[in-house]
Amino acid sequence: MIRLFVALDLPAELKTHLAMLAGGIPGAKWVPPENYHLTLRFIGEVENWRAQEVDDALANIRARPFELALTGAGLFEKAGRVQSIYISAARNESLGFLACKIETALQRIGLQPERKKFTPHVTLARTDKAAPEKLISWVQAHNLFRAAPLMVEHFTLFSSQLGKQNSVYTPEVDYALAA
Ligand code: 3AM
Repeated sequence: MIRLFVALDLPAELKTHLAMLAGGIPGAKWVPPENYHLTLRFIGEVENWRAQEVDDALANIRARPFELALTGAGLFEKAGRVQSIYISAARNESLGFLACKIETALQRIGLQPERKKFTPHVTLARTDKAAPEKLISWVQAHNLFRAAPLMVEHFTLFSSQLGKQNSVYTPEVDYALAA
């Protein structure tokens, strides 16, 4: 079995820039900068033969490169607790189009549909043990954040090994976007 997700990896300079936003919230578990990514589709645990099918399905996707800007901050909450804080992606039709193509390709090979709305984001911290006021202040303080736009020229299939402290994410395959 292998645990998989599809994501955009981020350039090292952008990871460094985002890492400057981390810190200062007691109880928050900050994601190590090398793990920053923008998830396009979580897949979960699959058999190895299924992983091969996923790879084949992703390799057949055709989409054009596009520019993407990260801007603004947000939080996800569940049952009244803030689960995580993140930096968002600016509204971007090409990104939505790519995520949609990935969803369609994965459903076509029999994966269950993703029910959650696609909210493009880069998680900076898991926060269920932090004080909500601090998290809201962090979001307000970083709402005007804007990183230099990046050119997205590929997307990546990652494997994930869950760890006690942090998960280890390994880029398994890159899929080029071509004009
Ligand atoms: O992109 P982020 O960091 O928000 O939370 C996990 C991480 O999301 C999410 O997949 C990304 C890579 O691990 N994830 C983990 N388990 C999940 C699940 N069961 C999940 N997303 C949906 N359902």
